[in-house]
Amino acid sequence: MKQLFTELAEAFCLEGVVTDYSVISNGNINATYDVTLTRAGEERHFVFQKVNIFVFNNPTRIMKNIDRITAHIADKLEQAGKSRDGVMHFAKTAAGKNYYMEEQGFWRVSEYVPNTVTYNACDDLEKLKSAGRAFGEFQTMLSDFDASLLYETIPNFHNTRSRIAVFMRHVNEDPCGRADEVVAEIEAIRGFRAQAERLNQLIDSQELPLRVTHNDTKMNNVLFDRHTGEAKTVIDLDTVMPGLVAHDFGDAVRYAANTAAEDEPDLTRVGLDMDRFRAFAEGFIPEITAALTPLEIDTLALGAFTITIELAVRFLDDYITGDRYFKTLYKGHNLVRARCQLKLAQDMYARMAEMEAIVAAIAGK
Ligand code: GN1
Ligand code: MG
Repeated sequence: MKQLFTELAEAFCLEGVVTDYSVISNGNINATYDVTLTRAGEERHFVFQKVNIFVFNNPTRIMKNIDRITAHIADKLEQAGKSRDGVMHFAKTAAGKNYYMEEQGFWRVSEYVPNTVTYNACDDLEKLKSAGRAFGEFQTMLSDFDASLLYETIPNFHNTRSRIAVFMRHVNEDPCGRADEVVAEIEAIRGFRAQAERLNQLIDSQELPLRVTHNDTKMNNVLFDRHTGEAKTVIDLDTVMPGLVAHDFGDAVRYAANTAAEDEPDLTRVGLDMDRFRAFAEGFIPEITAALTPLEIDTLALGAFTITIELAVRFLDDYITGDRYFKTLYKGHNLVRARCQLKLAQDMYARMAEMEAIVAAIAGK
């Protein structure tokens, strides 16, 4: 590995020698490393990432998107007199590209934002609120970004209806002979199908607008300042594309307001934590509420339920098609994830009115 990192450091014109590296295990798709370069006794950290080209089959397009998005946000931060640590900064090769291809894959390198930490699970309500503000602010900064400049990196990424249709097709094809094991889960998804496709209908009827959204708003995609505890930088820009604000709000809630981890096998521990929900909403909603239509606000809670069903479908789809998309740590991992998401979605569905009331109160309605 060290030899490869040295080759990459040279390619990205980084000064110093590679002296250390470790794996950053956050993330279910790409392979990520914290690489230390030392020059004249001084250490600097960089994030080296190998992009998963099974998932992102046109990675140069992603890097073009990222170039444009980060430049736009950097301008906004500068105008507001804020630190450039608020946006990711990618290294460039001698040829001026923000990626490098070698035999083993497609690589990119970003500067490690100093003095930051990430959280997978977090019950600190102030931090959740701060994460909400960060994703809300991210949304606001991209509100005047021209969506036609962006490639759609993964078509139909949050198209729940198409996700379910693809899943049902795979159930019928049953390529790995696993469908019989998951009859109960398939039935549960079928039962929720109409509600889960409600946002699709509102897009089709143009009642909900598409905006430029992040689309992967997991808590661990926020860097927190180690000293102040405030959210500082939103990372993982691979899926920034046109989408619904309800998906960004919903995915954050799905992950951060679960009483357990995304892959908790003990379903009695899985459910919606309303205090965490409220904390995230209190950060997110005031940042963006002025720009949203009343229906967008009304559908934020539905977004949480929808995206949770969608993830159940995606995990189960990956399980029955042979675990090729998400990284798995053990056999059946995707099935465990799917069951966990289904349990959470059931809880969200039962408590939708409660979520909606909290959202309405925060939005001042
Ligand atoms: C993937 O790799 P990571 O953790 O950023 C996935 C998300 C899922 C998430 C579930 C491109 O994100 O959509 O919500 O796993 N990213 C992609 O943990 O599919
Ligand atoms: Mg991601």
